[in-house]
Amino acid sequence: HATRRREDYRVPEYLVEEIRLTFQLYAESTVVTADTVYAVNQQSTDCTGRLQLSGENMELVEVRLDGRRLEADEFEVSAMDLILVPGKDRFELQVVTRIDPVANTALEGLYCSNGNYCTQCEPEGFRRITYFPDRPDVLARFTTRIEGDRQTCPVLLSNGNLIESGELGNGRHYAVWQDPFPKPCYLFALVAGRLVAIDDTFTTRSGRDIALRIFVEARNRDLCDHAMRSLKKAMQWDEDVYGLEYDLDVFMIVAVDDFNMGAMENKGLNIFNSRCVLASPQSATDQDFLGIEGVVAHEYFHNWTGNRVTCRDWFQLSLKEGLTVFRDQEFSSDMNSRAVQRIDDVQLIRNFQFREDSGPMAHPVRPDAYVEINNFYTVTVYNKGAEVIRMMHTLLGAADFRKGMDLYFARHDGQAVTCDDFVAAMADASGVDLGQFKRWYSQAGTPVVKVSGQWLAEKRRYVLRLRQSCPATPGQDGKEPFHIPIAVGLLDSRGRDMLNGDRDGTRVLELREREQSFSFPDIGEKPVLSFLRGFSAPVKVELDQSREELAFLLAHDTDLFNRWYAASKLSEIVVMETVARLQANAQPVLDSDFVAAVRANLQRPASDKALLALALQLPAETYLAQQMDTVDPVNLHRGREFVRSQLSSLLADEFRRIYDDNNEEGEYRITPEAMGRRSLKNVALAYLMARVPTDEEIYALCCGQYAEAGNMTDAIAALSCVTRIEGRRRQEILHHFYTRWQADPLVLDKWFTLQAVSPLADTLAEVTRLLANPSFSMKNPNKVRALIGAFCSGNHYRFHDVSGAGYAFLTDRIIELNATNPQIAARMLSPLTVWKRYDPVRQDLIRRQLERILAVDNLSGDVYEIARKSLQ
Ligand code: HT7
Ligand code: ZN
Repeated sequence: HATRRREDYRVPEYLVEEIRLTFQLYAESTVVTADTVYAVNQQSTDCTGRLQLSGENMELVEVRLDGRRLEADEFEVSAMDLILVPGKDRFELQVVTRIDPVANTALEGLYCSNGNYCTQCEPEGFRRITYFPDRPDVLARFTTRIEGDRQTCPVLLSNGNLIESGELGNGRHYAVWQDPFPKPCYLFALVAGRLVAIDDTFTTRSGRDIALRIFVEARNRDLCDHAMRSLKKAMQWDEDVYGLEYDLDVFMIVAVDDFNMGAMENKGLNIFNSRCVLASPQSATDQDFLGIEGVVAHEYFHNWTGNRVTCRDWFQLSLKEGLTVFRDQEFSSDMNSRAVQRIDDVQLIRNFQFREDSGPMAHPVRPDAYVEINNFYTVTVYNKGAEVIRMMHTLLGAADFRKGMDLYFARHDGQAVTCDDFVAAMADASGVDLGQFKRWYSQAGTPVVKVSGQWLAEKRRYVLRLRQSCPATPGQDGKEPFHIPIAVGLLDSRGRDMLNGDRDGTRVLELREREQSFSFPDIGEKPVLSFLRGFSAPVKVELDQSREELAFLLAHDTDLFNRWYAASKLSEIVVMETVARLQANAQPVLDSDFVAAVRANLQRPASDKALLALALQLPAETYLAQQMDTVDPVNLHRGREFVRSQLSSLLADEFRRIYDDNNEEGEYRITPEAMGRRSLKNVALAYLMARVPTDEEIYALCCGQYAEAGNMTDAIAALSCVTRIEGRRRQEILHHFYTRWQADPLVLDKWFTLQAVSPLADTLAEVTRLLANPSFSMKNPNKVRALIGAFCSGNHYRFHDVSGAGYAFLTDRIIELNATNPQIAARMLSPLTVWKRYDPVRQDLIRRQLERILAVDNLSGDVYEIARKSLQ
């Protein structure tokens, strides 16, 4: 398991002018012929004369150099590569390989899903198709000929434009696709199978008509409207906001059931996990609809940020992913509620990225080393990477940021570049010095900002003192100070903004030193500080704010994000106080001021219902766990449940009124208002159902909502409440749901998840039983995530049972998956990586499981890297 390092980057010795691929598709024995024109790279200084091509998991049939078949002693072939010395500066190499798509359970390279062929080549899947320089800085023009059986594969697709098709005899036919844009091989795609197309068109602002085609299995043909609408909105948005037009004549999306991640941006032929395409009001929740819109846009936006300008090497992954996540977040904010979108994005950072940044897998946004690049498709590279782009947007302002993007495309269209190139374009276009700012790319860990504010009455001045630090992370002990944009507001006693900043009442401070003070003149009364508005930087804040101040901010802050933050901070304080009392064997009591603040929040006319719903939710156990010196899963769960059930009884009337006021469901709509109303209603229902013991009338109300729901959002919300309560009716309703949706794998994923996240005592036994359910399959990543992932990452309380049964269960599954799908196996490891945060008993139990994993024969690099680093 070798480590690759960023500093070892060398330009490729050979470049590829063009590649012509021919696929003779047969389920267990597909033959791939690759005719590739190579030429020496004039920029290379490493003149070894050796051509080294990556290749894995396939049979090499033959190699020809300029038409001459090479003898076995004219090349070296190993389990990883093919090496030869061509002896010429320009030559054509023919490589013939044989692969088995049916046996490919890793879902990298060419594989079969439900009898259809598809590919996944990012980051290093192309080397499972043919021997090739599988690195993103080798760009080539691709022509792809596909030959397949007409019956089973009526549809034959690849990147670019269809230039030829026809019959071959023997029931076989062919299609030839040509992509005019040079691309790295990770963007290559092939799809073949029995699919139907949903067609539409988009006219670009320069008047070109683009054919839009979504391919799905026939049973799913009515589930594509939302994805198609989302695609057209994304195309329009990229033209409006960035002036970016689509560049081919056809844009295709294909939905497949077996897929390791959400979707893939292959040039002109995006391949999607069906979960990120298919939706109807009956079968998908509001969150699913929003998710689809976001992912469709994300993949589309990659056409410019990723495909037209790509990464020089995989250490630069955030160049395309951080930027494209930022773009999709902004798109979703423009399409829906900006404040809700921001809260969702920040919750992801706080719940998962902060945890990654404080654990053994912590790495910079631009990593320095890896064993397996698949392990670096992380919340740090994607989501912290997006925060880094957002901070540049804040520092430059929207207009200069756009100039920076224009310059980036003007300089680098058609190139493979680095994160430094991106920052240079931003700095050059705006004149802003981003030298220190670049530390966000190189230093891992979450900075901590300590805040103290003082109002000097006699000087009518407010002084803010900030101190920054960043904890050590693996391989990085000392950290240099970051350049941090900190958006602040000061509120007067009536809740009005006192600063006249560039954005209404908000001023952006630039913290560059370890310690720095900022002074605000003309502050005539003691203000309430609204700090880090909009979460202007991915940092942890240490600021002593009283409960009164937080309640004030919750009621008055003009920054909607910070209103939510105040609510979440207030609940965090109250839950953690309850946990501490439980740990001390003291009787928990709920702070009456907190109850009053929540009551006031419920009684205020809600201008944005989705925001109110978010403010009512208590922080997740996984987030709260990070706030404890030693995580205590049992008392954490009990403390949080205590607060929930107390709020339920003390505010029962308010929750009931909110439920009734928002229960009018006319025609189902997915507007932000309608989604906000449903989420508020369902938060109220969850509180009503949290009462101990359960109120029979409320239970009936909840079952009624399930039975009558005309949409999946309401059905799942009710079902989720019911699955938390033991009893016969729980079994009946779960059985009803299963029977109703047995034929729909995506809906069944929800059914598996609901059972996996239940806090009931026999959840692990139930999850274990569900592994044998005929609808479950270890070969399908969605199922693995829905059941095993949901239990181990989404059920903190039961997974961390002190018996260690949860740890043993997960380890068994990881060992099983290691042999079939190492990428998914490695992803499943994450709840075990943070073992040092738990008590000695649990630490010992988890450590032993990690050691068990490391002792497995044929351990994949994916699993090895994470288990090894966790134990260091
Ligand atoms: N660029 C893609 C990343 C990716 C991926 C997608 C599907 C399956 C395996 C994969 N490995 C890496 C997805 C994206 O960020 O848009
Ligand atoms: Zn992406």
